[in-house]
Amino acid sequence: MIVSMLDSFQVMGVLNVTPDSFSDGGRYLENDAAVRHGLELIEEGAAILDVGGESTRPGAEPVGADEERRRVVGVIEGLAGRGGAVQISIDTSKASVAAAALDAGATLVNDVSALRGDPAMAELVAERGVECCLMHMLGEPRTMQVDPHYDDVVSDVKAFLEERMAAAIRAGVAEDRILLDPGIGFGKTLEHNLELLARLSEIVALGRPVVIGTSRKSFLGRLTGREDPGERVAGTIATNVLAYERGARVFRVHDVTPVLDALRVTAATVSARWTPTTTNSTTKTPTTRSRATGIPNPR
Ligand code: HH2
Repeated sequence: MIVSMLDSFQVMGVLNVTPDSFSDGGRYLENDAAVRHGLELIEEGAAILDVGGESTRPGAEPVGADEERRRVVGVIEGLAGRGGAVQISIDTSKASVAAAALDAGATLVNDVSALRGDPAMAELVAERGVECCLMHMLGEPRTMQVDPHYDDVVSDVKAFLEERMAAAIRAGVAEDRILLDPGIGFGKTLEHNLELLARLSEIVALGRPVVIGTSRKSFLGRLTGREDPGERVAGTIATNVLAYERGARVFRVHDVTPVLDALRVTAATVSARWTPTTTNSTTKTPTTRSRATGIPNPR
């Protein structure tokens, strides 16, 4: 379910059923291993699981629809209904893969092509009445990191997302089913990624929940000197905290526990309000404060 626009947020756990994803490729190719990892991510607190059967890392080779479908359907079937309120998202640009994933229990289509990759995708999302995430990408994964150029990266990405949202609505997708994502690392230099994060509130101003995906990405490695993607958790946390503060509300990450902790603290600080995460009979109900003034509200 789409998050409210105020101070709540959702962590989307990444579950790549691929041999070649940049940070977890090959680890969850077996159905059982993928389902086990999905259940771990739910246990850690992921509200959404983003299941993908094709890597979109720079230079990645495309995968055929049959193979992509084969990778994801069994995993989604294995997870659907086992995680309580958890929502399953299918990370694909192919309508036939999305359709099979929705049949298996997914309710969100995360399309990194923003409904441009397959002419049947918009109609599918509209017909099924499911949510969709429209992401910005310049070019396509095989070549997108070859010298990307923008007039002004934030204005260009914002105009693109506005246009794709209008196209989705024209195709029959309800506006309140749409999430937007600036596509960190998709046809962007290090400077482009930083500019998008710094001015994220301009994308948030489009009025739909913004998804942010910085998790373990190479620009964090360039900033910190960490070549192993698994060592980029601190950079991932820093960028997600900053993105929350600028208005993003869905955080797509591999490392659910540390990011969730960081965002809980950030959300409590930004709203000057705190809700206990575990019930404790000695815990007093916290005083709520006005968001604008920080002054305690009357009970
Ligand atoms: N990033 C990746 C894949 N899908 N979807 C959205 N909405 N936003 C993102 O930033 C995003 C995404 C790339 O990360 P990952 O899935 O870890 O790697 P790979 O594409 O190599 O499988």
